[in-house]
Amino acid sequence: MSSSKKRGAFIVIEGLDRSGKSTQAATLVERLQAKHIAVQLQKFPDRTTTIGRMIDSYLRSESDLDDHTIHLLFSANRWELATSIEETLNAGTIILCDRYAFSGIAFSASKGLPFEWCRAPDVSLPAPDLILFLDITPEKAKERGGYGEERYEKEETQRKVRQIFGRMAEETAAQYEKSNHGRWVTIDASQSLEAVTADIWKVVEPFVEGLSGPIHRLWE
Ligand code: FDM
Ligand code: MG
Repeated sequence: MSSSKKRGAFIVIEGLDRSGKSTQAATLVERLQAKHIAVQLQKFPDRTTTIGRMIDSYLRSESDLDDHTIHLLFSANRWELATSIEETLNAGTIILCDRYAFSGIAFSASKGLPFEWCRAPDVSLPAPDLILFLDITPEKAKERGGYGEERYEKEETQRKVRQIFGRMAEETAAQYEKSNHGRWVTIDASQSLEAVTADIWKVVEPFVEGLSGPIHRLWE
């Protein structure tokens, strides 16, 4: 292996429920694979781990947990996969992540937990190189066949969550100005599927060749 070998880009997709994240993530993975570009899809919460199963049970309202406790479990679910994410990136594989720490803050802060308290446990996680925020109003999202049965899948919650995402968009943009890494791009997710796919590709394309710099740490 030559020392100039590039690492994979860490790309996160965020957005409200029904914004099209999972569909767009799957489409992007297919497109990259068709070009023989190594990519791995990671979903948070990862419901397959022991912690993930606790989260799953909470989301399906089969168990109740204090707001702080569930927040820390979501964060722990990211930390338990952090090393493997870094190894994958360093091996030259792109990681496409369906939700990450930004969802963590948005959903917990929407319940009234302090923003900074919510952010703290995720500080120092592997930082995404690119965040794609699929923006849609809760009204539009609801038109897409309605929300499901899980906790948080309610219009009022989604409205609060979107406000907090808006705050993070501004803060992340300001940070990007200073540090030149961790770019946040807001995509209009109310467009047609094809238009959203095209917008995403325009932003992602420069990242597919890989990156030479180190993996950054979130909010450091
Ligand atoms: N969610 C997701 C959180 O509350 N905190 C987090 O850290 C993460 C990653 O879990 F309502 C919420 C967001 C959503 C729910 O996510 C399950 P999916 O993407 O709908 O499975
Ligand atoms: Mg959901």
